[in-house]
Amino acid sequence: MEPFPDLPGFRYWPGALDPAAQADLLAEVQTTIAAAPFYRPVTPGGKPFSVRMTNLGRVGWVSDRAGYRYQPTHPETGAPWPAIPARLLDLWNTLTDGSAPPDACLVNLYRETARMGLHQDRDEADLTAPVVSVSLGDTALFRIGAAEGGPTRSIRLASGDVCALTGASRLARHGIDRLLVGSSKLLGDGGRINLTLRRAT
Ligand code: MD6
Ligand code: FE
Repeated sequence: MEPFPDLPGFRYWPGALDPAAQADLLAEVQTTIAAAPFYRPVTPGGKPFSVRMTNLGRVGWVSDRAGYRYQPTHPETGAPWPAIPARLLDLWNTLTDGSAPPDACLVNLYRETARMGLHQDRDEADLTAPVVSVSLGDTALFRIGAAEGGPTRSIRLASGDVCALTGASRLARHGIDRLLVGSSKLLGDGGRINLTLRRAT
């Protein structure tokens, strides 16, 4: 569904994954990223992110002193990123009506005080392909506003919620203000994992 008339193309499916599907997805992601450990990137200005990151797929999104880009290998291990699990490709197919498959999945890990500043996803080659986001663990306060600027609104992304930036909202500005710490028991150590599926190349 498109909850906000002023953000056409922002799609939101609360509870898209039931608790069993959340647990299965989390277990598969945790197994898969054992070969691609979370690391803490820095901004091009050299400031560490509060979010830890890793990737799945043919390419992964990275940030360092050289800038933002997609690259085929983990910046610390040098190994190719693990493949995107089939259940995530299936979810993409279902929700995007068969849009060309994603080749990148950014995995963000938030512990208590982590946040993500307002940004646009614009490092992808085709800025008409959707970005699909899956939330697991603690609820996050997600902020979103139009690409052109103006007011923003806050919505709660809970475990199992899926949202997507498509069409006129593909370049919407968005970020994570904070977590509602302790709102989910899905991650044993607490916190939140967000998976964003993109068509990067
Ligand atoms: C997050 N999400 O939920 C950060 N990007 O942790 C994003 O940056 C995002 O939710 C593109 C599309 C949907 C998103
Ligand atoms: Fe984003």
